[in-house]
Amino acid sequence: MALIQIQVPDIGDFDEVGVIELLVKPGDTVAAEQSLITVESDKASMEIPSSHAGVVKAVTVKLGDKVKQGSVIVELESADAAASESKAAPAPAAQAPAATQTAAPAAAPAAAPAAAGPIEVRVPDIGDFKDVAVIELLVKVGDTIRVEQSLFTVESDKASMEIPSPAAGVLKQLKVQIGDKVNIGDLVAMLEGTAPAAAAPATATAPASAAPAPVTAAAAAAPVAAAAAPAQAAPAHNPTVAPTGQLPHASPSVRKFARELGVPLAELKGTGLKGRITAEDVQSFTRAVMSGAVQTQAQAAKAPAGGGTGVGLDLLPWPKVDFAKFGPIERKELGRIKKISGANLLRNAIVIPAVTNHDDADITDLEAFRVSTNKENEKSGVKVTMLAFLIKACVAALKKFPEFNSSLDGDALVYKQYWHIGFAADTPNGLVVPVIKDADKKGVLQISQEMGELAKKARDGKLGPADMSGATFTISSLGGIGGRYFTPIINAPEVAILGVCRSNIEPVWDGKQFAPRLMLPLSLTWDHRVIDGAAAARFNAYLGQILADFRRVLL
Ligand code: CAO
Repeated sequence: MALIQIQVPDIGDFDEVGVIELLVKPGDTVAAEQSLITVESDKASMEIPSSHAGVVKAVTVKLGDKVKQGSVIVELESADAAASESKAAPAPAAQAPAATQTAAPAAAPAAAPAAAGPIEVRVPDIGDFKDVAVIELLVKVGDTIRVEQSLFTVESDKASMEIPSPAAGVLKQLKVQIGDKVNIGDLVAMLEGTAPAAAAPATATAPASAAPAPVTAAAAAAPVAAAAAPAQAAPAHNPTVAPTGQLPHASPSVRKFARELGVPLAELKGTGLKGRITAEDVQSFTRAVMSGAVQTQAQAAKAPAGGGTGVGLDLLPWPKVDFAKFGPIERKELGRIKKISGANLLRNAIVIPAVTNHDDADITDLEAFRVSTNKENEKSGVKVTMLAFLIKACVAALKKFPEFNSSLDGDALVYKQYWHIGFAADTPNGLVVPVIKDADKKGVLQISQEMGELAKKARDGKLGPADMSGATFTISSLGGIGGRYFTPIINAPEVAILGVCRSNIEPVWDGKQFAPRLMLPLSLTWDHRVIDGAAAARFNAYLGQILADFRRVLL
């Protein structure tokens, strides 16, 4: 067994090509000539095969990396005897015909006239590809062609490549049709030259690779062919090795086009020859997604729990403002908690059809009871705040209206037979929601004590996941701070949340007169997919009755 490094073979004069697909992973057993990665330039995509059989130990490139001849792409453990000798055996590029051979068709018009005139376009040296099929015509007769503009695409089982024009001109004749098989030197088009052989230098740097060393042309200069010849050195390939079938069937330019638009090629059905994806396919898919007729898999995966085929939000881009233009600024990265909770809040705010009902509860007597309780318990060190009573009152209301203690699961509602109440806690690092478990089984004093401990843990940044999971309903209290009402965001997958603000003494009509009462503002936000407005109003009314007189819990 020898560890060998597989390198990128001679891929012509491509300087750097992007890795667009990894076809193997560590642990895979590969055969000699099996494709390892796919690389792509703007004119050609090609698979780089393994020079040896063996087991992949490491893939040393990742998607998006740029590679060139000699770049190590895979480390392979190979039993192949030859392996030990050729440590860095590149897949042979040697099949590429030598420059002299390659130049044959190109060499003919050696003395390229600088004048405009008819230009023969021939298939350039395309390595040892034979009888490659024309799969796409990119121009039509009458088109004005630029130097280097791709005329048509040919494809073998390992590479697809676009054949560029060696010169500028008007296309007079296209001598190939889709499905035709072409070989090096074949006359494929006639141009009426509009530009002199200035094309030559450009062509010399042409996309080569498996591709197109430039084409011979009446107006193309000999140096072109000569320079191009070594460039055609195609990636070693073996036409007998079956294609992987993993790469969507599309030309490099269509791939590039799709990437620019963010179109997932794997989800397209090609209408071209043998199911090949054309630029029109990409365009019509884009139109269908934009009109909502089609959904990409990524959109479907992001669809809300309830399913549905809604299209993504077609929002304007976020405004980009150079704030420093208007005055001094300081930029600070968001903290971890803010980043996590921000993403959750955004999802919940967008996905849940939420409605908020506002109401007031008369807590005059409850507050008096709370104050006296705290006096009695002064020595215990446990202070009872309104929030602990609210938790108990909410448990009673949740028991009476069980859908408020449920969660949506597809088309079903999951009713929970436990009452774990989350409470929003403000900490220096951001908002967290610790959970009082089994609040139905605990008294107000125990809840107060646990709340105090959890709030301290929260402020110290010491809450664990267990402290913050399993809530069936959440209360967000701003009572210690102020405000009148607000619209809290539901903590999915819960279906409701109660917001509480600061209580105030208010004049309340008792049937005979206005009496000063301590009123607590309540804001209940609920998921309209699960709860309707009448139920929400009843929930708030019942909660208010309990808070006004806790004896109702016993009824
Ligand atoms: N009305 C009037 N006074 C209230 C009140 C109310 N609804 N709720 C609490 N108070 C009083 C308390 O009685 C206490 O008064 P004293 O100091 O005189 O005893 C004071 O306000 C402070 O209470 P507290 O905030 O320390 O205690 P709490 O149990 O009400 O709340 C906790 C605890 C952890 C929830 C709270 O400290 C907190 O973090 N609140 C912010 C929650 C939040 O940010 N929500 C918004 C989420 S949406 O962004």
